[in-house]
Amino acid sequence: MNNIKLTIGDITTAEVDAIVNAANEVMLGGGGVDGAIHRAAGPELLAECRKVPAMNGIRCPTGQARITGAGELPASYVIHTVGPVYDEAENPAELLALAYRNSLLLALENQCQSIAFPAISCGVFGYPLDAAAEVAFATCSEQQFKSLDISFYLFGNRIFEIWQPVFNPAKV
Ligand code: AR6
Repeated sequence: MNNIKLTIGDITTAEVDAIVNAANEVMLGGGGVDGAIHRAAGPELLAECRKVPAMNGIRCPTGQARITGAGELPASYVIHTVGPVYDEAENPAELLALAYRNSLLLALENQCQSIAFPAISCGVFGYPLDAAAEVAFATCSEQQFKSLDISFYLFGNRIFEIWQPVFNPAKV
């Protein structure tokens, strides 16, 4: 799939129209990639997140996505999505696919041509790395997203080695 690329690196450096944040439902920052994105973007990102309407403190239910500006990041937008907590969700694959699909749809609605993802749910939320790669690849490969330039910023060699054969089976 030549519109989908895997890179090892820090997503906060991505020069794309939108970067995706693996957030939580409250959407006011956290650890992992969420913390890195907020630190790199500066306080403007948190101020934008606060403006997103909340219901009972929840700004983004699991599987959904929300868009904000990107503060000091090179990207124009941050798309915040929430993946499933692997051990708690009844249908983790469905929820993970929704998190990817809703992020990609929001990118299209906002005229983005390029989008960068981290490996959603693959840190604190405990999704098995090989199973997560299958869901990420299948969802990003849908016909409706062919016009988008999609990159994954994977944090470290280990996850890259697990994801690479799923995304580029011909190169194995
Ligand atoms: N660039 C790219 N990937 C990164 C970076 C980075 N700078 N930093 C970490 N990763 P996680 P989750 C990788 O835990 O599992 C937060 O507290 C990391 O190695 O960030 O969806 C939120 O607020 C892993 O492969 O996200 C939520 O509460 C991947 O990003 C919760 O964690 C995702 O790991 C979300 O958990």
